[in-house]
This record gives sequence, structure tokens and C-alpha cells, in this order.
Amino acid sequence: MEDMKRPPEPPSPPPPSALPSSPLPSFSGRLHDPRTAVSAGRLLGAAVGICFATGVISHFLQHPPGWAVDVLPSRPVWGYRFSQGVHVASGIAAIPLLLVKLWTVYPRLFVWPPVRSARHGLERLSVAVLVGATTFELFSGLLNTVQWYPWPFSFVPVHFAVAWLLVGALLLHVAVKWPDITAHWRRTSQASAALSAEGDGADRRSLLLGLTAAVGAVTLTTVGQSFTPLKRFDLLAPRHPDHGPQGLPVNRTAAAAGVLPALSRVREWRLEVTGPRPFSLDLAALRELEQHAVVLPIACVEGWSRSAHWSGVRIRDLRERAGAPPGTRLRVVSLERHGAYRVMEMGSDYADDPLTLLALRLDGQVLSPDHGYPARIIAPNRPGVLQTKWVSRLEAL
Ligand SMILES: Nc1nc2c(c(=O)[nH]1)N[C@H]1C(S)=C(S)[C@@H](COP(=O)(O)O)O[C@H]1N2
Ligand SMILES: [Mo]
Repeated sequence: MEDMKRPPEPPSPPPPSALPSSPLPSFSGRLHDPRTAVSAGRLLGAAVGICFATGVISHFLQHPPGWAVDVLPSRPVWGYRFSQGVHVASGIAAIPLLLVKLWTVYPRLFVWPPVRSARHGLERLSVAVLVGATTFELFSGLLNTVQWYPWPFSFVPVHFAVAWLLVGALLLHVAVKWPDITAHWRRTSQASAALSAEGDGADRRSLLLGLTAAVGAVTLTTVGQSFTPLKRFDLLAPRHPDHGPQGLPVNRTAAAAGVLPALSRVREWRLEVTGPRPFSLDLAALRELEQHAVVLPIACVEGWSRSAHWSGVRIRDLRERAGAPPGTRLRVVSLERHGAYRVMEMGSDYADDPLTLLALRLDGQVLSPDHGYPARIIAPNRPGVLQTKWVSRLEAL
């Protein structure tokens, strides 16, 4: 009887000399185990993998290597809208996944001794690269969606380069952790059943349920910026597909691009087209040419997109009038004096596509200054940054 009231004796600690004494804290939380790390890690891995693949597509369409310029397809019309919507959504979803994954494994920061062998040291280094690169990619991407650049480098090349670093470190990590991954992939595996027998199965389910809810919440409140059927739930995305002049968002206004002085002299504006038979046309003459109507989206790399009705002159009609044959590449120059998107090149697949217009009207109205008045490019399956506004010259190359 006496025995039952007494708290159980703690197991006697090993003699101090048997263990290297750690000056660091120890952890007793139950969900810092490999089963939880694998559960969170595979979701994070899936999100990061999708984000990487769609990011490579985006980079390729935006900065095609020379050989690819004329083979880039202008179809499907919604291709870039879809892939970039998925890129931004998977990146946002990966943020809560990363936080939970880091939480499950952070006690490992305090293992003692910190480096057991050269191999262990290298493994820890690769994890440091993985954590650093993933954190950098997700947060730099998030800040890019709000166009906030609190760093001295330019976003696109660094975000692209670090993505490869991330993928390399991720593949290495998966290879090193393969035994843990296979042991804990299934809930019914021996190793995982043993962990659940400790009674933390319910805790793990709660954690994963909370994680799913967090991913669902950040997705639902942002994905409407590109997936317009859900636009009324778009509470957190920086752009709302309905907000902007003529009901279409604007990334860079005419004032920000410094084109207002030029637009105030629009009577002097001429579209110049160079080629074997160069010509120039004023706005009235452009309106006299055969007009075509298309329904095409603007899909901004920052994540918002929206479809609209555009009308204007086919680019291929202008190219033909300048005496350049089908299969010609075009360079498009804007009125804008400075700015990364002042000059744009268009492969022949885009230039020959009957849907590619020098648009003069948006949803039946003359383009507003912010949407590129007097004339702008609209082409299918193309990143928003290449839908050049305030066009002043087309050069057949
Ligand atoms: N000349 C010029 N064209 C430009 C830009 C620019 O800064 N300068 N921004 C581009 C970007 S990033 C996008 S997403 C689209 C947006 O078009 P909108 O403002 O008409 O919606 O225009 C593109 N065309
Ligand atoms: Mo954009």
C-alpha cells in the first residue's frame, strides 16, 4: 500500500561520465518524431515540387534562351495564367507547411555533439542550405507578390538561382533520409505503429488537421486573385481581380511609368513599324484598319490574373503590311523611357497568332492610360510583364 502512494522512482540517470554532457536544452514534446516530420515533409515536398516546376515554366516563358524564342507555343491561351496561378498558390501554401515542418525538427538544432563525423557534418550543412534556401524562396516570393523589395539584389535572377540550390539540397535530403521516409511513409508500418503505440497518434492527427486548415485558409483567402470563381474570398491577396480602372488591376500605372507627359502629346503619337517596307500610322489611321476582338487574360507574374475583352489590330497584319514574312520575330518598344518592361521581344509563334493584337480597346472602351493608351500588346499564353503597354514602335527582326 505504501508503495502506491509514492511517486514512481525516476530511473537512475547514467553516470555523468557515460554521456557527453550537453549544455543545451532537451525536448520532451511528443511530435518531434520522424513520423510527424515525414507527414509534414511530404506535403511540403509536394508543394515545393509543384512550385519549382511552375516557376521554371514561368522563367522559361519570360526569359527564353535564344534557341527557344521561336518555339515557345502561344497556346493554350490560358497556359501561363494557370501555371503562374499554381506557382503563387503553391508557394503561399508552402509557408504554413514549412513552419510546421521546422517546428517538428527544430530540437535537432540542439543535438550534442553538434558534429559526430565528417558525414554527419556534411548532412547538417545540407540541411542548413535546404532550410535557408526554402525560407528565402518562400519569403522573397511572398514579398514579390506585394512588390516589396527590401534587398539590394534584383529579384528574378536570385529567386531563380536559389530555386536550383533548394532543389539540389532537397534531393540530397530525401536521399539521406530515405530510410526514415520509407519506414514512416505508411501509418501502418512497424516503425510508425510503434510511435503511435506511445499514444501520440491523436496528437499527430490534430497537428495535421490544424495544418490542413491553415493551408486551406491561406489558399482560400488568396487564390481568388487568379481563380476568379473564388474572387469573393480573396481577402488577403494584394490585387483583387475586380479592382482597377475599367475593372482590371494595374501593375504599373501611367504615372509610375512616367508616360503622362508623352500621353499629353498623344496627337503627335505615331505607331512606327519597321521592316522591309516601314510605315507609321496615327491613332485615327490605326482605328481605320481591320479590327479584331479577342478574349484573353492578363496574367501577372505576381499572381493575379483576369480575363478581358480586347479589340484592336492583329500584329500579324501590321507585320505583313511592313513586308515581313510569317515566322518573323518582333521587337516591341514602349513610350516609357525607363523601366525593365520598356522593350519586349516576341517569338514568331506569338507574332503570327491571330489572337495577338495591338489592342486599342478594353471591354468596349478606349484603353485607359493605366492600361496602355493609346495601344498595347495582348497575346495568348504570355506572362503579364510581356504585355507591353504604351506601344510606340514595332520592329520586324
Ligand atoms: N511599358 C510597360 N508595359 C507593361 C508594364 C510596364 O511596367 N511597362 N507592366 C507589365 C505588367 S508587370 C503587367 S502584369 C501588365 C499589366 O497590365 P495592366 O496594367 O493593363 O493590367 O502590363 C505589363 N506591361
Ligand atoms: Mo506583372
